[in-house]
Amino acid sequence: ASASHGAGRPYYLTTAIAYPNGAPHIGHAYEYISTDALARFKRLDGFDVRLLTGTDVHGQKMQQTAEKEGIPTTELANRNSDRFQQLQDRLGSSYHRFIRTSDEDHKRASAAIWQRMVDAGDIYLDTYSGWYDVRDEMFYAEGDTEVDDAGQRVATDTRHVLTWTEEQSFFFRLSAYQDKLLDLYQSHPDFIGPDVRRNEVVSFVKGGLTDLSVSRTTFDWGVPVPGHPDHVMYVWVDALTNYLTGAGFPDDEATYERYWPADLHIIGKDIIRFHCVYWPAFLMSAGLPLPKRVFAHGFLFNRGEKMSKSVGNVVDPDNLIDEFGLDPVRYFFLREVSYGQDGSYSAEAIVSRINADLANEFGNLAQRTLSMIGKYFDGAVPAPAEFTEDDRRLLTATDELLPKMRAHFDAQAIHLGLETLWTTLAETNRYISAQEPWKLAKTDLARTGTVLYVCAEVVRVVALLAQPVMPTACGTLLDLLRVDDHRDFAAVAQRLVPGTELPKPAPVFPRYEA
Ligand code: ME8
Repeated sequence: ASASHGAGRPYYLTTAIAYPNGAPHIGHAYEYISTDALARFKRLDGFDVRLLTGTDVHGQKMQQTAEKEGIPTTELANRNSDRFQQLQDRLGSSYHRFIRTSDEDHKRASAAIWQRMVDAGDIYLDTYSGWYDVRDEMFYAEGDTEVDDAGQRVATDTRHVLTWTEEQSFFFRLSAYQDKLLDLYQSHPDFIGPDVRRNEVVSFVKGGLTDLSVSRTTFDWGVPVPGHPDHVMYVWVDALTNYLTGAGFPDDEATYERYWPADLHIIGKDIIRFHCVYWPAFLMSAGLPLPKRVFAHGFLFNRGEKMSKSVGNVVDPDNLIDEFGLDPVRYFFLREVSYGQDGSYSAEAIVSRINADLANEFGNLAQRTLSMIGKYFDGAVPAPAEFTEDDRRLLTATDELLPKMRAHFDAQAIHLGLETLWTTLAETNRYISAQEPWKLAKTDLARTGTVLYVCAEVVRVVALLAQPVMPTACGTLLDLLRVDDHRDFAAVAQRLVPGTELPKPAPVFPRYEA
């Protein structure tokens, strides 16, 4: 095998950790599928990948939901965390750890970062009074709120009803980090992606930062503040720290040295401020290295409408997989939605991608190629004769796929990576229609073999490179091509060996019939 690109270097990426106050929905599934595809890409490209995911069990909302359901908060957290973990497993996620912020090592990590912020002189005791959004676990300045028609105080941006909160609280000196954060965004333009999010963050921070209330005393569901057991940490302090816990902080030095700082935090666009303002400020205060990049994906909408329990359009990811199959669902979301932008889904759109992209463009090409190899060459990879210019153009385009995919995936442009593959598949379908190997077979078997060899090469390379998105289907295609030993991206540079006996082909991407 040729040398691998990553050469075993570490690559640590994370998803957001969800609040387990209800069942997971498509938005969560989307985040897991996309992050897993990024992780698999890096792994196949030779990196030593760690993918962390899990649940964010603390906070006032969790305690309130449990009270409403009349069950202990731990029970709610455990029951729903299990559902999130089961979803990850069903999606085929290649996570190395499913963290729950109730884990003991996480409590130690949270206490350790807190103590470092205390030692830096950034934590002080005061009284908090102001508006709190329990649903988003977020404080609001008076100016960002208004009174709605029903006379309730709501957040101007989200319209969530706010609660007046007045209690003794520890504060984090966020105001001291304004310049340091602006320097960070300037000196590390890749710290936040996509660019539109970066601009939002920069203008938010330029608008001035106030100190942040980072502990609560009116409820006790959280990580206790070291030395002040009457305070629990503000849920976002402990939640963000999960990324450090997953890298062995503070006990496992070898792991920490190897994997921290994280290469990539994948999150949704609603929690950018926490990840791009608070999190780097906490880390700067604690004297710890900052993650290299935070990338925010967009929101998914059902037929363009916000998913909500009251509208009744919340789709259970399990049902989608039951209906369409895992790989097609993974492909659909990653191809249909421009990563970083909002997207919409519907059954019709999924069916159309399955039939047009998977069954026609990819499946037919593979099936035609393999069955003609069966029919005209007894199922053995034909030896190509001399390549024509058309053959060479296609083979060259195929050779260029890996570097192009790398560039797209490194920019988290997953949809563009897939588009690149499908452009080559479309070209190959035009090529096979123009070459007509089924007619050539009657007059020129050598030329038939060359054409089929070129097509099989395209199928092989696309199957290798689409593995991060459709691991199972691509694995089956690679079985059919007898790519047995090395299936990582180093294998792209190898060619099919003429004479290799191929198994009897079976369609890998069936059409969807309702
Ligand atoms: O925010 N489409 O948890 P969460 C796409 N616990 N993504 C969506 C979405 C949608 N419709 N709805 C939610 C939290 N998400 C915190 C995170 S991280 C240290 C703590 C995404 O359960 C959302 O943007 O509300 C977030 O990235 C993830 O799902 C979990 O959301």
